[in-house]
Amino acid sequence: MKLIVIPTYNERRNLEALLRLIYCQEQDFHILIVDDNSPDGTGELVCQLMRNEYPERLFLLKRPAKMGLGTAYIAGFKWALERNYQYIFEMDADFSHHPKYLAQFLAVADQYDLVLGSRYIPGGGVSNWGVIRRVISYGGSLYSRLLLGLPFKDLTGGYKCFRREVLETINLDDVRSNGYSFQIELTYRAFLQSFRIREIPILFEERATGQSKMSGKIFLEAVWMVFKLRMVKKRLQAVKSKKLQHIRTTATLSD
Ligand SMILES: Nc1nc2c(ncn2[C@@H]2O[C@H](COP(=O)(O)OP(=O)(O)O)[C@@H](O)[C@H]2O)c(=O)[nH]1
Ligand SMILES: [Mg+2]
Repeated sequence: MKLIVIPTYNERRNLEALLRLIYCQEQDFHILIVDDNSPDGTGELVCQLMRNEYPERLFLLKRPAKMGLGTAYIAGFKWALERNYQYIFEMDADFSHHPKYLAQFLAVADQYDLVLGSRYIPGGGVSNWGVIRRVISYGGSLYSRLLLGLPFKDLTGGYKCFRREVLETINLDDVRSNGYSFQIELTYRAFLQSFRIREIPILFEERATGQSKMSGKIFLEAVWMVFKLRMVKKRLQAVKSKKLQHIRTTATLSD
């Protein structure tokens, strides 16, 4: 089973068309919307669609107020892990992540544990972004790549497909980032656990309607968090070896 987690804040004008496009893909997807009580009534729209059109395929996790992208995804991932989903996707609600790429994610998902939609490898790109956004996004990936020693070109993107084992292994309660560094942190944690990670090219298109929630605060959080992740690398690796040790001990005991 495949689940797409979509965090939303004021996405009423984008969401319905996006859902229709996902549901007309060849593969069968379930969708979980994590809505932070959007004032524009995104949550009410989802309830309506669940009732009238997509029962059993569309789900809603309601949170009381805007609490950030990272915690929205963590809540969505926990919801997914309580159920039987094998592949868990991240996707934005604003059409920047086009559903036409879902099939391409799945085409490699059986050989990799984490597939990243990448704007910065051949075949990928960004359209309709001003110079400042481009510099922030590309610079953010470069900064993280160099500081954390990650061999991937796009670390800030949020179009991803996780195999459930990755999310089961990462300690979700230990994830500290909430804004864009959330994407970097998750990939970094998966990398430190030696999961197989692959980038596939996507064309990222700027949202047609609604507003970006990107802010200076989120940008600074990312700069600081990457630095902090670099500092705690040894601790994160120690968590890994402890986990492996535990797995080995349990295996030996049950032999
Ligand atoms: N639930 C929830 N969703 C959020 C929050 N902030 C952003 N989002 C959603 O996360 C996705 C990406 O945000 P967006 O503002 O488009 O970021 P950008 O594409 O980098 O400008 C969109 O679907 C937003 O509606 C938040 O605090 N809570
Ligand atoms: Mg966006």
